[in-house]
Order: sequence, then C-alpha cells, then structure tokens
Amino acid sequence: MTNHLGDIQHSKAIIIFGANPAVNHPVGFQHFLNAKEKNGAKIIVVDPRFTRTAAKADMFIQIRGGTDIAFIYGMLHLIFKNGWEDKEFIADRTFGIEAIRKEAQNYPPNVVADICGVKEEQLLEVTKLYAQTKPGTLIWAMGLTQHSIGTGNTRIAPILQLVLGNMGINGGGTNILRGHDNVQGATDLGCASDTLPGYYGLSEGAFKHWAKVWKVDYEWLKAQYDPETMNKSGFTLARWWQGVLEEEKIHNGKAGKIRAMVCMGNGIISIAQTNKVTQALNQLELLVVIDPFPHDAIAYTEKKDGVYLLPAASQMETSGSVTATNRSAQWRFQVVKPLYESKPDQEILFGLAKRLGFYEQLTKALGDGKGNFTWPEDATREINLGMKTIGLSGWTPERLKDHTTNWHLFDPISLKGKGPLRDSYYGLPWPCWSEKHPGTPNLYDISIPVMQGGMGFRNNFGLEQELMGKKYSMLSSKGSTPPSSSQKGGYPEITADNIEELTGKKLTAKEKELVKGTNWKTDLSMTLVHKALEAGLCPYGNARARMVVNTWVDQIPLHREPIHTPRPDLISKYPTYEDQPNHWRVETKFKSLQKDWTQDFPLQLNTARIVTHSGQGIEARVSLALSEINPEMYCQIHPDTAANYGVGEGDFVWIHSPEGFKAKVKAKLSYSVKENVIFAPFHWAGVAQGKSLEANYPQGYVPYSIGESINGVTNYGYDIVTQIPETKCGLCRIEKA
Ligand SMILES: Nc1nc2c(c(=O)[nH]1)N[C@H]1C(S)=C(S)[C@@H](COP(=O)(O)OP(=O)(O)OC[C@H]3O[C@@H](n4cnc5c(=O)[nH]c(N)nc54)[C@H](O)[C@@H]3O)O[C@H]1N2
Ligand SMILES: Nc1nc2c(c(=O)[nH]1)N[C@H]1C(S)=C(S)[C@@H](COP(=O)(O)OP(=O)(O)OC[C@H]3O[C@@H](n4cnc5c(=O)[nH]c(N)nc54)[C@H](O)[C@@H]3O)O[C@H]1N2
Ligand SMILES: [Mo]
Repeated sequence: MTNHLGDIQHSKAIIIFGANPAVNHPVGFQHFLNAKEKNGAKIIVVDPRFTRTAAKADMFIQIRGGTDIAFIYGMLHLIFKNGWEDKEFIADRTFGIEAIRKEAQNYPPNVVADICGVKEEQLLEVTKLYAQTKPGTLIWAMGLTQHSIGTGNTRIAPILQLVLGNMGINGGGTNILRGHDNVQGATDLGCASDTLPGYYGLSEGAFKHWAKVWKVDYEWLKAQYDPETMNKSGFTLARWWQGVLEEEKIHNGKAGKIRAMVCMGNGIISIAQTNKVTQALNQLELLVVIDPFPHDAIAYTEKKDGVYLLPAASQMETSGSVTATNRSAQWRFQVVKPLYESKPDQEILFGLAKRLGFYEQLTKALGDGKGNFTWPEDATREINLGMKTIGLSGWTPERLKDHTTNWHLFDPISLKGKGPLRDSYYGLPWPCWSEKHPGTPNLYDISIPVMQGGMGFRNNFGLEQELMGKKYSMLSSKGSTPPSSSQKGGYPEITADNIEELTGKKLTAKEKELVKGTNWKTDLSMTLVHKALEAGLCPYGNARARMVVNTWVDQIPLHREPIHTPRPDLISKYPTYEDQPNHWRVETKFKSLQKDWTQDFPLQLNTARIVTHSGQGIEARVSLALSEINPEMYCQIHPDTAANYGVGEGDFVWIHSPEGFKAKVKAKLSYSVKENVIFAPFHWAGVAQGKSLEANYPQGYVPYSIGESINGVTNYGYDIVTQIPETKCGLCRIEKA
C-alpha cells in the first residue's frame, strides 16, 4: 500500500478493482464504510461478481474477468479527451505519458464495452465520477494479480493514479490489500526465489552486501552455490512440480531435477494444477511438512516412505516483528510456550542448518558471534543493519515494542503518535530511514520534509531514458521536492561520490574512508543516510515514476486475452505472449496453448474467497464452528444456466477443465454471477476428482470439512513476469453429476 487503511477515510472516491474487502479484509473495510458515511466518499467496484463489497458500492461494474487493462485504458481515453488529467503532476513527476496517451487512443468507449462486456454509459459515468472527485484512492488485490497479464494490471492501475495526480496525497494512492498477516514482511525478507532479503536481487553485489552483513566471507558463501544458478531466479511455488516431473524442460544447473521438498507454512494444494502437484509429491524422494496442523499434502500423496510431518508452533507460541499491509510493523509477543512437542519455525530451521553444516557461519553476526544471541531481537537488529533499500534501519526491537504496547497513543486515521511517541507514526511504516525517523505513512508525499515522512519517487532506473527516439531526464522537475531540502528539484540516489555535492557539505577524511565505494544501500556505517537526512534529502533520490519499461516484453501495459479466453474472436488483435523456454527455470506456455477452447469449454471459471474459510483451508476446516457455517465445497451458477443444464439447487455437478481433469461440486444457484460464469471458492481439499481421501489423513486428524479443491480444474496459465497462476481466468464445462 502506498497509503494505509486509516488514510482511506480521507478519500472522496474509492475505486476497487478485483478485491472484496467486505469479505477478505472485514476489519479494514470499516475504514471504507467510514469514508462513505462520514466523508461522503463514493465507492466504485469493478468485479466479475456481485460481491458483498459491491453491495456497499455506489457504482458496480460487472466486468469480464481479465479485461481490466482495456477498461482502465478506456478511462484514460476519456480523461485525456476531456482534459481531466493532472498536467502539472504528469509534467513534473512522471516519465512516459506519450506512450500511454498513444495506447489510450485505441480504447474508445465502444471498443472497451465490447472487450469488457460493460455498457459504454457505465464507463463514461465511472470515469467522470472518479476523475472529478479528489482525492481518489485505488484499491486492488487478487482480482488483478492472478492473471497471465497480472503484472500489466498492476502497472496500469498506478498509471491511472499518476495521470490523475492521486499519488503522494492523503486519501489517494494505490492501496493493495495484502493477504496473510505478515505476507508483506515475508516478501520484504526475501521469501521469493528472485532476491536476497530487502529486494537486493541476486547479483554478485547483492551477495557481497549480505556477506558483509552476515559477517561471512563472500568466497565461502559462493562455494555453497552452483555457479551456474547462484545469480539466477529459482523455481516458484507455482511451478515447483515441473521441477520434479519434467526434467528435460528445466534449467536447474548441476542439481537437475528436484528430489526433496520442505513445505513450511503453505497448504500446497492451494496452487493451480493440483493433479500435477500430487504427481510431483508422489515422485519426491523426501517430503518434509512443517505445519501446526495435519496437512492436506499428506492425504494427497501415495508416498509411504520419506514423508515427515513436523509439528510447528503457531504464532501465539512465538514472538518477533510482523509487517502489516501498509508497511508498518508490530511486535508479536509470545502468549504461551510451544505446546506439546511442537517447535517454533526458527528452531526447526536452526536444527536443519546445524545438520547441513552452515549454522555457525550464518549466526556469526548475531549476539556475541559465538552462538550466544537473543532471539528474535538480534535477528531484528540484523535486519536493521542490512535492509537499507526499504529503510528498515529505524526498526529497532525497542521502538517496535514501544509502539505495540502503546497503541492507544496513536491516531487511527493519521497514524500520528501522541505524548512521548508524538515523533513517530504507528508501526514506523517503512521506509523508516533511521532511529530518529518517524516512518512514512504515505509514500511519495512531497508536501512534508523527509524527516517527517516525505519523499519523491525513487531514482532506480538511471538518470535518462529514451522514448520514441527522444531522451528524457528521469529526475523530477524543479520545485517537485519535499520542503527543507538542500536540492530544489530532482536528484539521483545518494552515493559516496555525490554526497558532498548534493548536501553541500564536506565529509571528514574518516567519513570518506568509511563510505568509500558504497551507496545509500550498501553503506553499513549509515554515514550516507544520516548526511542525506540532515540535508533534507531522501537517500534513494527524487525521480520520476516510470510508466514505460524499455527492457520488458510489454514496455507499457497491454491488454492481452487470457490463454483460455471466452472471446476467441479477440485473440488475433490481443494475443497472449510467446512461450517462454526458461521462465523461473521451467518452460512456460502461452501462445502455443491459446486457441478457441469455447466449443468444449463454454463457461468461465472464477475462483476466490469466502469469509468463513481461509487460504488452503486447513486452519478453518479443523474448526468445528467454522465448518458448521460453511460445511461443504460448492460453486455458484446463474439460475438460467443451471436450468439449461438441468441442475437444481444442491445438485452435484462435474466441472471439467481443458487439461482433462474434473471436480465434483455442489451447485448453489445465484444471480451474483453472469450467465456464462461459474464461481467457486478454493478453500477445500480432501476430495480429488470425486474420490474422498479421508482414509489418508493421520488417524483422528480428518478435518471436519473436506471437499474438492477447485485448483484441480483451474486452468494452466501464468503471469509473464511473476509466474502467479491464472486462477481468476479460466474456462470449464459443467455436467450434472
Ligand atoms: N476470509 C478470508 N479472508 C482472507 C483470505 C481468506 O482466505 N479468507 N485470504 C487472504 C489472502 S492470502 C489474500 S491474498 C486476500 C485476497 O483478497 P481479495 O483479492 O479480495 O480476494 P479474492 O476473493 O480472491 O478476489 C477478489 C475479487 O476479485 C474478483 N476478480 C476475479 N477476476 C477478476 C478480474 O479479472 N478483474 C476484476 N476487476 N476482478 C476480478 C473476484 O470476483 C473477487 O471478488 O484475502 C486475505 N483475506
Ligand atoms: N484457485 C485459487 N487458488 C488460490 C488463490 C485464489 O484466489 N484462487 N489464492 C492464492 C493466494 S493469494 C494464496 S496466499 C494462497 C494461500 O494458500 P496457502 O498459503 O496454502 O494457504 P494457508 O491456508 O494460509 O496456508 C498456510 C499454512 O501454514 C500453516 N501455518 C500457520 N501458521 C504457521 C506457523 O507459524 N508456522 C508454520 N510452519 N506453518 C503455519 C497453516 O496451518 C497452513 O497449512 O492460495 C492461492 N491459491
Ligand atoms: Mo494471498
């Protein structure tokens, strides 16, 4: 989130693409309702389903899944035509508007209406309302990301906000509602296979930085890796199974195919292609599951040997910092000691590290360096030292604990502290550049000084970029800079080489020696950051937001039809990508699968969440109370469609997928979906293609509710950049069971 949940109460217009906060973020949704009731904000919901969030909206657009880029270009088309854009903001703080203007010309209302399945008047009405009601906030979540064009979706949404000047202001921003409680923290800490902690990437420089932080020799670190793969992204959770099953199509260096898996805090049946996942589970030589609950993977695999279920302690039994959706942290205090034989995750991992022989090396930076350290405080200090990129230097364990134990001293709408904590914002939302910095409630706000949470856009893409044969500066223009700054316009990121010139102050000989060869991200002495802050400068520079990425397949976001599209007539105009032979170490298909599937698979499949269940579902389906509220897996079918197939309320239907798999699910008739859409939640497991797996759970541990996993029939399809599965956009066929 660029802003935060309380800040939504400042909004006058709230546009929601592909999120259902009334169900998935019900506590946070109270801020939306307050904005509407107290601030007169208008709520606009764009979703293929009439959701509980849509029920609270002033305007609801029932869009065809996978067409948001076309819809937003349609809005931009009208904004440019009517001169509703924020010309000053665009000129001063963005790069690439020419390319966006050009593409938007291709999306007049009649074209958009045809692609998106909406009425032209609706597009006009929404655009007029949203463009003319300021400030406006843009919300999204999984409805935008789980597509082969997910990355394009997540680029076009901020572009709309930049064009309207809705960035860096109270009540504005792009506010992405994150999933699990600490998913932001997990991402920041590098739980993805394309980066080391703090988004440093996988380059040699990134490894050298972390070697310094961890106090290990870089050469030792290097020796732990296969040189062929050390600097390349790894497999993703979405496609680990291909690393097991299709050895000939993977690029995994010396190691070859995947033979062992440790699954920690993931349901594994929650990812698309459950049938492939099951095959891969069966073929593994070693499967270790670390989870507080009896895990569904155990029921799915036929493997009898080499399977270990290690009981993990839950969040109540451990402590440490967790990061919320708005980048602010809380300290989680232990409530009870780990129960029975369960162990906290870090203890299990430490045990593994000892047996693999790198525990001593990788704990050298903690405590006295000889194995005497305090967990998790010393780990938090390591994070403070290493993660400059997102500004975690100010997150000392002492400050975080102070915030969590004093949360009555913070204003829920501005996050501003009172009394002894008046110089900080709740949870020190990152970037929190130093121990004196208050945190950053809203990103990119140039109306306040850097030391109060102000900043421009990050200078991350050089000083100049080319577009349509012309060169453009990437630094923001004169005047567009936070107050009290030594620079009056844009400036590059801070380095040892430019610090004196930018701050106008000389470094001492000792300081020079300390920072030699470093920049704000790698200077562990913090000299560069402190000097920059003293001069009112943001360590990462003050640049333009980029709408065009010259090095990407789609330099600007482009509408492309889903691989399994219900509109095959649009494929030639809006084709998907070329197949990718080496995409996160596996082959990913796009074009070779895109064709007219609609003869055999005439209905669209949409999957999402319900309020009583959570994620893969084991945590809620072992609860008797929650299982009683929603005891069974089901799908929603429009009553007219149900009539065509002879399906009545409560009948079972088979849902068939283009991959040849099927799922047996109970039908609920509902007008919340259009005639050609089937909706299903993804929280169930324990039944595979109609066959119950109940007997496979450990004795006495069958969840109260089991059912088909819809991911058995969600279609093949992955985002071109992130490889997130296209679980929001597939095709299917139904028949009465
Ligand atoms: N009760 C409950 N709460 C949860 C969770 C849970 O499992 N249960 N999970 C948590 C997690 S991990 C996450 S990531 C968040 C997710 O939060 P959300 O993203 O809100 O979750 P979903 O319900 O999957 O999807 C949101 C909406 O996207 C719509 N949608 C689908 N395709 C499209 C499309 O192409 N365009 C548009 N505009 N909309 C589309 C769906 O119809 C759905 O209403 O929720 C979190 N909160
Ligand atoms: N079709 C379809 N599929 C989807 C989605 C969709 O919208 N549609 N959404 C996707 C999204 S956004 C997400 S996030 C995933 C969610 O899918 P998962 O991440 O698989 O879902 P969870 O049920 O949250 O899984 C968390 C697991 O962690 C365990 N756990 C809880 N606390 C701890 C702990 O402290 N330590 C350890 N070791 N384990 C713990 C839980 O018991 C549970 O087994 O599903 C994805 N799959
Ligand atoms: Mo998620």
